[in-house]
Amino acid sequence: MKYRHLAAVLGAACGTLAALPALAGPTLDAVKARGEIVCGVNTGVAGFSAPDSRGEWKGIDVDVCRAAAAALFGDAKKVKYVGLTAAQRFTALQSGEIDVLSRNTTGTLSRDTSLGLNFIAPNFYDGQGFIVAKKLGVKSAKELNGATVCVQQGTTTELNLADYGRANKISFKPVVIEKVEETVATFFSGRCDAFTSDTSQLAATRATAATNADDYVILPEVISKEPLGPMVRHGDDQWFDLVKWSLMAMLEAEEYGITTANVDDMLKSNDPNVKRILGVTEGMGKALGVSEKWAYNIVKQVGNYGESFDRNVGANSPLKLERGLNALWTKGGLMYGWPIR
Ligand SMILES: N[C@@H](CCC(=O)N[C@@H](CS)C(=O)NCC(=O)O)C(=O)O
Repeated sequence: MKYRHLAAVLGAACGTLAALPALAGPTLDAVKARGEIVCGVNTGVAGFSAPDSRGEWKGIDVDVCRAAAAALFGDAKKVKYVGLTAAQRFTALQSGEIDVLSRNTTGTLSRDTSLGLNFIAPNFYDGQGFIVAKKLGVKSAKELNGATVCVQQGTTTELNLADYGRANKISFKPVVIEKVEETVATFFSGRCDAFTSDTSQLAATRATAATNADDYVILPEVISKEPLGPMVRHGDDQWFDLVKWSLMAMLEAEEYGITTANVDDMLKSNDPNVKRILGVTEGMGKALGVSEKWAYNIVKQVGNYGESFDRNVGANSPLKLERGLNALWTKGGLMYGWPIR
């Protein structure tokens, strides 16, 4: 009965290198011939992917595609972005409409197998949470029995909500919506008592869509693991490698202290790792089938992982998310670049 009140008071707005040269694969060839990458992104979650006031796509997911373009073409701008809803995204990748999906997508067993897709590596570790209006006085997700909960269609979010309810004997009334704008508007209009999503997206929604961010609170429970990252099609290994190692280069650059500002000075470094990453010692570019300057171009044009994080979702962004799980492994987080050697 508490929730009749809740609905009423909810306010507005949600060692050795093999000598073999890299072989071309179907997507890598097609992308090279086209001269740009077609990158499937979220239609608009601030910090992850959203067009800015000049129509330029910005975000940590956008940077994955920019990095791949910098590696392949020496130009991070050679990307065409296609905004996709959660429900559209996998078909767009399966059908070949896009080359890579970089859209706050959780890697799960079924997506990585029966959908015919390959999850590359996480570029953001997340977990699902709930947001409610502060004036409801709700302090925990456990108090949401009987609550209406806005949730996006075709997401892990929908499944986790059902699992969490069943495991904790909480009966939620899900309000399932396809488009993010509608989901957010429905929540802020007061039709849902709570909105559930990946916590980072709740933070983005609160920072950018709420009339007054302080009127909303993200509850403490994190009910799932959401390793978010890019995906490509099965059977497309060379393309998979390019996107994967572009992301690894951003992580390795952070670990070795290579930034957009110092990358030119770093060309003179004596550290063998830095020399290999930046192509001063040759071989890595050849193995990937791109220029030896591939990682130099990524860092110069996109930045290292930490720079991308800070600019898009961290300290230098409206979201101000902590690094948390997304700190480097050397700083207590899970981000662990593989060796470039
Ligand atoms: N990480 C989850 C959820 C991803 C997701 O789509 N979340 C919604 C909730 S805000 C979203 O981003 N919607 C934006 C849209 O559909 O444009 C998944 O891969 O299923």
